[in-house]
Amino acid sequence: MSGTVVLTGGVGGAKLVLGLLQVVDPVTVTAIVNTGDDFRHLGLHISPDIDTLLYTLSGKANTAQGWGREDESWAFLSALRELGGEDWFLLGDRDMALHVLRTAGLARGDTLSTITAAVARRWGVEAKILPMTDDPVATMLDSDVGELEFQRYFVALRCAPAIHAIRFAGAEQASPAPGVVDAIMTADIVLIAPSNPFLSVDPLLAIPAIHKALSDTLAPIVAVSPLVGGQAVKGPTVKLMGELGLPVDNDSIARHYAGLIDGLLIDSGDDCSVTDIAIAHTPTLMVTLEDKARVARAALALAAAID
Ligand code: FO1
Repeated sequence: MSGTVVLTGGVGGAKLVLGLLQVVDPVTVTAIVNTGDDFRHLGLHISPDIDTLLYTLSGKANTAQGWGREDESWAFLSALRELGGEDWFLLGDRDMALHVLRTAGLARGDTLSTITAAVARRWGVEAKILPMTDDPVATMLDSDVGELEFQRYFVALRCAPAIHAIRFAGAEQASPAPGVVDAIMTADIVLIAPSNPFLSVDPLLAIPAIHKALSDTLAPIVAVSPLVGGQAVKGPTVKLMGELGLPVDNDSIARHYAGLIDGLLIDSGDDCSVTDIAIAHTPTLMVTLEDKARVARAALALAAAID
């Protein structure tokens, strides 16, 4: 197998993958997706970043909201509220079908990989969507209000607590999901999506066999910076970098991926003074489909120039 591999979290990464599908043959694309955000809620197994990839690539995503499905209804949630159930994590009626199907599959002994592949096939997604692992990995945040699970921090507390440290419980023992190492080792190009490096990409890098494959592969590795005009498009990247004592600039992003990446694609208005990797510029804000295709093309061109 050869093709393009993308290491990705949720919304920002899904945009890059969607752009990639406009410029290369979709069957040659493999998205390896963060599962550190996964958790059990109301007895259901939720895989937020896998959900975002599935919805985005099948044309079902609620792009305004940034997560969940378009044309959603909320009868389940309002009935749950009436009963005094936990309503801090919003589960739409249509979205619920995916969580119920996944939870039932896991209970039968299926894996997250096979369940994800079956849904992707059903929805006509030609790119491969691979969870980083079928084993449990949980992103845990050491904060000024104590240790927090990712979704408590992100959704319930709206990223308000200050973060001192991040760990990925279970990552050391986790095996990559089937196909992950092979995809990286046989790839022509590996891209790191403009997802949060600390929360969404680091969980993948914390799995030793994934880290080793990225170190061993002959494919050029290019990251797309999550900073646009020195700011993050969405989410807690800038706040988190400040709390971790890092300057909010592309030098910090390049240093974070030091030893792993060969190139960094940054926004046209930004700069990067790290000299031991290749740097290219393009407007990296991805609003329209054409924006997404442009960023994908620029990342592929940078990788091709390195090769
Ligand atoms: N994000 C929110 O900000 N609020 C929610 O209530 C919420 C519910 C939700 C349900 C299913 C799902 O797949 C994702 C959901 N997300 C929600 C998104 C998710 O918490 C994060 O965006 C990701 O974990 C970060 O990539």
